[in-house]
Amino acid sequence: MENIRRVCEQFAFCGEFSGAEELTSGNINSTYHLTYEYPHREYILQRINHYVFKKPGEVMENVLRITGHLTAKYRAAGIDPTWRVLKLVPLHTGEWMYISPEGEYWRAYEYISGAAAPDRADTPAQFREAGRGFGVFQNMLADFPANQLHVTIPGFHDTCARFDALERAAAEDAAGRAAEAAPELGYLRAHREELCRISTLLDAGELPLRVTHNDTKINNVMMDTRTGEALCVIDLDTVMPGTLLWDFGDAIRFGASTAPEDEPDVSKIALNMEYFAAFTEGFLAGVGEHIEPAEVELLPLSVAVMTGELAARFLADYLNGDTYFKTGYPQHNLVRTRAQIALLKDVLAKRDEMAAAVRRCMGK
Ligand code: GN1
Ligand code: MG
Repeated sequence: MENIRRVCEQFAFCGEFSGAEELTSGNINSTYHLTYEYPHREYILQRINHYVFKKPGEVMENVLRITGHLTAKYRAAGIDPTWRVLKLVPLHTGEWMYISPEGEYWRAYEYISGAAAPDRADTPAQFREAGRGFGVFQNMLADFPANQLHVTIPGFHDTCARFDALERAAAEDAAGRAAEAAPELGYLRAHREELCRISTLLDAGELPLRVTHNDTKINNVMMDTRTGEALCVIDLDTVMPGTLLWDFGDAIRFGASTAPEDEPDVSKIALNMEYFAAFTEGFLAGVGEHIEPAEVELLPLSVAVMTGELAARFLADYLNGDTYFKTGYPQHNLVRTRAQIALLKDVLAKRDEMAAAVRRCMGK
């Protein structure tokens, strides 16, 4: 905590430091909720994981560009951007990121009060609203030139590259875990080709390149605690050029699963079709006219792609000895892999049902 206090002194916060509480839902960065008094203020302080984000300065440039664009668009539409767009807090020097003597990278945001980012949707209606929030985010960035953004993690959702990395991890077997994970590895290998389809189409220029969020778990959208409205999309570190299918597929993967992404009892894991339909309806309403037929067609496949890709990422990390994702116990990444594979099986079985639900939403 002493360290946190010293870091806080660098930022132009209002009032007196009163406390810091670590928020543990993220798998990558370290996040603290800060409270200040006289006057009462709340902030979010984050240490950027620079093993994952090799160039934190470029992450910050992206965040500034995206938040600047969104703020300007809300203002132009006559809507107050407060609480709708993340707002960075500068250092006393006017810069946006503090590099500590230990080489840690820190940044801070104003806390969005009166809102919460749920870990799961309690009702289909709440998930529909989250979908609308992510759809609006897409919509508002549709005129942002994607090539102006830094690629903060190269090949982040390049599914083929993720499968190649998994093969390297299996061949190297750095942690001596490959034999134990042979069934999971075999299953993923058997589905490689169909899971790579979206990446291949994007590379071939057959899908529009857009600005995408790339990490659309429901806990990355802040929802008004009083009205339930999706206010603000957070966690902009992976905003990069990509396909809207990644945002759609990842949101369903996480939010329409009947169990958490690290559920050890795989019999509890399935795709909830009511949630799927609700999110799809909200997302399509939020995106509006920007979506193209080729994208609509691939919405069901995108759920399988994002689920299988994350299974491959969790498994590669398990084989590498847990160097990337934060883990709570030694088998955590294997449990996550198994959970994603269980979900993938159900998603593949429900492809026709998903396609029918998409058609119904498009007809509305
Ligand atoms: C990571 O940090 P967090 O929890 O928002 C990961 C995502 C994964 C997710 C799985 C930069 O996101 O890609 O889908 O864990 N982010 C990064 O929970 O790798
Ligand atoms: Mg994240």
